Amino acid sequence: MKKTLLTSALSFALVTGLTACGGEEESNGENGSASEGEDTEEAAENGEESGGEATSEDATYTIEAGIGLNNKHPQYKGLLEFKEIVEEETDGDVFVETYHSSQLGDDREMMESLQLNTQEVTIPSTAPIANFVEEFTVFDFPFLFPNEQVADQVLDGEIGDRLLGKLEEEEMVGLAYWENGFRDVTNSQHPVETAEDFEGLTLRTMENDLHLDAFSELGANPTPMAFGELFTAMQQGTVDGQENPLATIYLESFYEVQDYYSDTHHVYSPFVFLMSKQFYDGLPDEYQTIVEDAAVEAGEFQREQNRKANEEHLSNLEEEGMEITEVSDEARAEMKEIVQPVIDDYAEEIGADFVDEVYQAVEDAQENVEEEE
Ligand code: TK8
Repeated sequence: MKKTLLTSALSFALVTGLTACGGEEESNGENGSASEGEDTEEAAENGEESGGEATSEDATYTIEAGIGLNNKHPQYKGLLEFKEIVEEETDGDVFVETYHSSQLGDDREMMESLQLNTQEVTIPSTAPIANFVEEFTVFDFPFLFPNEQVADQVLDGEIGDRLLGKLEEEEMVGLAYWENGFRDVTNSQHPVETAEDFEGLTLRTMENDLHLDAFSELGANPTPMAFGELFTAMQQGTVDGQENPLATIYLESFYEVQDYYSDTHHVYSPFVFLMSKQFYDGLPDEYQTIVEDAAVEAGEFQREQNRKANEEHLSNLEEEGMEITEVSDEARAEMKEIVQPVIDDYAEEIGADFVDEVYQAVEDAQENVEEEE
């Protein structure tokens, strides 16, 4: 909580102070602006706000877009790509203000802001979304997706579309799936090589009952917590560890407070690009198409950025002194067997027939991917 409050206080001071002297480019939170001549995609790749021509004063519509991760993460680079496309395609008539590092709140709070139309865009993981539309739980079933290619096909196919459609009942519009990635475990106590090593570890989990129950089944002590509070909790020893994809572990500097990394790959986490339904419905049809296409195009860019850096993140973690443990397929199979009763319970809860369809879609996608190889 202290880190979040500090971040919010800092960004509030930055926005208030700079806006008072008309620094409109700083009104997007803590974005640096691209150096002269740096093109926008290059700026996006560097996680920097480009020195774009558009300003909120010229725009009819302003999108406040907030995420929990910092501006080094591919999720923020993707958001800058979205900003660039939308402002270009609408000649600045739609302006996008970007905020990172939980400046606008945590995932749940930002989704509630979308429901109230006090914020227009956020891009959370599916796990917290499951608290609004329970069928999204299925994407957090441990070991559901064998690889990114299968995940892309299922998420971008009929099953993914069907779930996005359910968000409208919650006053949100789902425009695209982006990539958080395969989640791995870090902790400060000892290497995690097999299921037994979870015994007694206090692990922060996302605010999602399936994650809580699965890690309890593995013998850990799961603690649900908003992402913005996680670093401080690890720093103070409130939790021994956490689980997130490599990009987050490295780019959020978890190596400063964690000693052991294990590539459990226990869940593939999608992000969902969410927009306030009230705001979306108020856009002219032409602009609705532009934001839809921009979310998909920026998502393809973000997935590619996320994947291409994973090997580098892993070697960086080792260089920063983390002990790297490779988890065997046998150990993963044992973990899956242990949590299977939890998966079965949630399958019943969200609809066994629907879950069967998802597993069938995974199987079909796997065959497609193998044929394409
Ligand atoms: C960032 C979170 C993060 C997620 C988590 O806002 O909470 O651990 O993996 O990416 O959404």
